[in-house]
Amino acid sequence: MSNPHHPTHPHPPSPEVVANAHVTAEQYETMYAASIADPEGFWREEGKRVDWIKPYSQVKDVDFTLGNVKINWFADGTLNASANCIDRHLATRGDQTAIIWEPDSPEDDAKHITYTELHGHTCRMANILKGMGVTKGDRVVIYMPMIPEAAYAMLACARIGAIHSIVFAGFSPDALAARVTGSDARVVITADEAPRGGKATPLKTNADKALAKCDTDTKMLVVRRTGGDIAMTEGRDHWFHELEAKADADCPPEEMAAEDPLFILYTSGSTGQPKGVVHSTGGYLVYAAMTHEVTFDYHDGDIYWCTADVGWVTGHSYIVYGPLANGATTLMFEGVPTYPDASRFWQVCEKHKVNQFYTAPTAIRALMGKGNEFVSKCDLSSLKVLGTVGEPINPEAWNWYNDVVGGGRCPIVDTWWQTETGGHLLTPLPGAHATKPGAAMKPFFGINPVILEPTTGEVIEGNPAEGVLCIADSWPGQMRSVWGDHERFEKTYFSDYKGYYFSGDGCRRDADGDYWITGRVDDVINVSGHRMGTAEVESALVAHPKVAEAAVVGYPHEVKGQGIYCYVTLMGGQEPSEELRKELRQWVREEIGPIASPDLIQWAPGLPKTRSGKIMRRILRKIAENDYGALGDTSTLAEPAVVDDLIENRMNRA
Ligand code: 6R9
Repeated sequence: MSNPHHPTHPHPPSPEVVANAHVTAEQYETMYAASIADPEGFWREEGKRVDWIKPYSQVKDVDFTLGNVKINWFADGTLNASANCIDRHLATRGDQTAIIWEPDSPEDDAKHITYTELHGHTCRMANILKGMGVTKGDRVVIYMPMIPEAAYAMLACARIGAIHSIVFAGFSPDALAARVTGSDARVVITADEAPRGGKATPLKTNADKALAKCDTDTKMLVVRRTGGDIAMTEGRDHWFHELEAKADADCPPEEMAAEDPLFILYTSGSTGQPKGVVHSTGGYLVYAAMTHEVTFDYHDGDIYWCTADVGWVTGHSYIVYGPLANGATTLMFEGVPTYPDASRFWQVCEKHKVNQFYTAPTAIRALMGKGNEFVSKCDLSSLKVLGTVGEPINPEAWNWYNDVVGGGRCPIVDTWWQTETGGHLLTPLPGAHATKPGAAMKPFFGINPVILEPTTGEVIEGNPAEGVLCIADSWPGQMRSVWGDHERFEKTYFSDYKGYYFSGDGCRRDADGDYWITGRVDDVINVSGHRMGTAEVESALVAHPKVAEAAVVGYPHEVKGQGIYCYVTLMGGQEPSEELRKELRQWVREEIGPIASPDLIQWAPGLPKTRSGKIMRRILRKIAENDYGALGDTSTLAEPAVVDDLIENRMNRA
């Protein structure tokens, strides 16, 4: 029996929630069993959620064998994602709000964009892109604030068959340049400035710096957001509002094959520079639409809000594609949770009568620390379902979210998924499962999770089980390749554990068979829900003229989940100083972006290495965690004295 006072005891949904739910416990069991027993049959039906120009006859054509990895869904069908997100709703809900836009400052007016208006805006943007020479299959980079034009830009690309690649507005000119070059983009769509939390990021100026580093033939389309002073390059840069006034408001959607790429999204891995995750048109859209409806128990007329940025996969699947494919009203928020104060999220929920609210544990923890009165002064009675994503949520934050924000009425869906997976893979469903604080609970339909013993790769059967999380078979939303490097795709996800998709996460299945994510098992760290490869930060650091060597690890951080801990060895003759720490921090911000800003920098006279010269990260992680009593086997160290120095001068003594 579970103790009801224990912080992780299960929370069953109320009878009212169950009565209105799309999926109940019995339905989940039946549908899940069917989806695993006969994936072809299951997805043949579910594929009909979207409108096809030419219906598919093939459903699934998949091989996870290393050297021969192929993933095809609905391959002979054709469709257009933009038509599915807009045109097919026009007859029935043309006057319904598609997008509610809430600006950074509560003093400014919100906008309500209907499906009919969304059609006009998207078509005009699509025609402008065509006029700038973009054709089917071309790449377009989007570097934008959270404004409706970002959604128009995505849908405009989809409409003409261009592949969009969104770069989060917090990334630096260097990071932007790498992505423009990596995809040989025809156009960068940006804005003058991006206001967030009362401060403006100079996007256009950043984009100018980025293009100066690219030898691609790339034009720029600039949306006016703040009216801030910017420079325009004659012949290369165009104002969106000027072209929009002349653009045709109709643009027929291009007929795309199901497997044509819809977008590329760069994400961090354990080695090397970020890779371009490629998603398909047909399978991705089916999966985003289905998970959006089922996981959030979305019903017609509901107001749905996901607080992510369109620069991350969560914004792609659960602000734009999933909700709009379902004809939902989706809220786009330009600001941050704590501006002008810690009540902002809850005021927006009250103002727009939000029914489903989806955010990240880091935001929940930050707001929890500000006190309950910021929540309790708002009317949150419209809320029905709460969601969390991006990193493991600690039971304390889960319970606060449940009790203080949800008033104990709203099921919490803790959705585990990745840029690579396109949509939710593990999550409870609001009307079907008793949730447990901190557990991602159950596989979504069609998902066959397996837990493997990390070293032998053997499947651990039965409960409880703990090991690395793999997925045994494909699902329609799965990434198809790494842009320009299919071999890297195979190597990253299919080589460690043969025949399986390897997630990079550790996982535990409890005695009841429910799943708990334990965090990354590779050199990826999760800072405020943002994925960061430690190798990326290291290569930024060693690019500094005073740095000889660097090793970067994660350590537990109360608000961010993980913080960035850097061990830095200086070039001979360089003296450590507080100024140099500041300089390095600033350097990394410029090389990658503010999200990669080091939290702690420790001067390391040397790094612990094996005799073959491999850095022993396990030891560095332990020291950063302030857990240096349990360093494990250090017998292979080349110079044991290095470790004593690192322990003595450790930065995290919490
Ligand atoms: C959607 C997204 C993916 C990594 C993933 C895992 C972590 C995401 C989680 C979670 C525990 C959850 N993660 N959701 N960990 N519980 N509900 O975040 O994609 O940016 O690619 O990050 O985030 O470690 O592997 P992405």
